[in-house]
Amino acid sequence: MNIVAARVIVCSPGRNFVTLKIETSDGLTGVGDATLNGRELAVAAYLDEHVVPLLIGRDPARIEDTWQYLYKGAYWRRGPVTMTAIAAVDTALWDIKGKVAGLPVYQLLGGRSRSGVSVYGHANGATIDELLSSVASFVSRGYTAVRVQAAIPDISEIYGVSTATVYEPASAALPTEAVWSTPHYLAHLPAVFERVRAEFGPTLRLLHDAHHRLTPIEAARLGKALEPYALTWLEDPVPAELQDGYRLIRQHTTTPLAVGEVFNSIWDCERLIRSQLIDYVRATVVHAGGITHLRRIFDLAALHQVRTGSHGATDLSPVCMSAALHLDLAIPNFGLQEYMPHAPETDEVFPHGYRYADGYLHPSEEPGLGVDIDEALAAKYPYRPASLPVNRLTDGTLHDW
Ligand code: GCO
Ligand code: MG
Repeated sequence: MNIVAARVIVCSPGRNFVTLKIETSDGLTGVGDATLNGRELAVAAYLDEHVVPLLIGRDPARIEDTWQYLYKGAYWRRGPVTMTAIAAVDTALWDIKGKVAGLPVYQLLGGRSRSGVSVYGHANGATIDELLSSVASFVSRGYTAVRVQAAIPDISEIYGVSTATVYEPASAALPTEAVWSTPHYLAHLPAVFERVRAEFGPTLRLLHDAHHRLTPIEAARLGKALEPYALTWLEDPVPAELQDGYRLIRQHTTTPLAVGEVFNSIWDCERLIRSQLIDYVRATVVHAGGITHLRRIFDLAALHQVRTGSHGATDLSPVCMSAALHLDLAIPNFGLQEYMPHAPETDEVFPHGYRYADGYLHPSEEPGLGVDIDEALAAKYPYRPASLPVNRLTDGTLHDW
């Protein structure tokens, strides 16, 4: 069996997605997500120009060899564009291997380690009362873990707080600009968690995403201030490339730390994991080199008592979510999976078999990943330029978003 075709499909059913579909001489197909939010066309061009020609004629069964060929063969290593492109190929090949075997991919990864994949939802609110009712609505739908993002007085727009039914920060063609103030944020957030904890009791798992905006000492102060509210994790407290920052934060607080949504290889987190500077690694299939490479990261993490908490925002397509769920089900050190439901038009373009029930996602039992792309429908949603926003401090200095 050979690969006879590979198509890169760019579409925008509610938001932009890039998808790779590989076809074999036996008439099987496999899909891989290649979406890199705000930089979609760079990955599409990388695949079209540099990867697809290498795939034609290859044996789709050779997943590891293809991964090594694309990684080592490029000479230039790592980087989000390259690793997202490799991830798309890798994911599509696992999908095909599952279809050949007649098994869901999690069976090829060693089988079930748990009965379902525990997920967290995103609660937010313009006021604390709105936030409390948002948390309550997740609890009423069976969620046992909720990420809490609060509006901050005197900051007009803030990451993670929105009234839209489907959260989408990359909405304008060119980046919008928001204003950020760390002092206002640090002064307000502990009181928010005090209210949430008091209202929902000690066992609801609470999380918070600082979205790379703090310095290590600011993050240490926040972690300490939040200790009474026993967070499951504080996410991305400092910019992800600043690894020594985690050591400093760790010296000051027992609030667990999670990082990794912008990581694209094991080399981004090898030190963080080996030194046990983090508690959860949040890399995911699409941005970290596919199932093959992410499994390697998660196995390293397992050796060091670091659990997983894969990124699962709406800019990762249902193809990535399907792949993530198969891996989540199989690995020994699974922690939590982020879950934000997609827009209805996204779900229609990507028919999938995973389902949510009582706080858990369950992957499809179909052979392969159990997800596809409806290409005719996708063609009705052409690409629209969309960028993520930027942040400036109150004096105009550019800051992490
Ligand atoms: C999260 C993330 C996202 C990112 C988005 C960028 O924890 O879900 O921080 O909301 O901002 O995926 O494309
Ligand atoms: Mg995040």
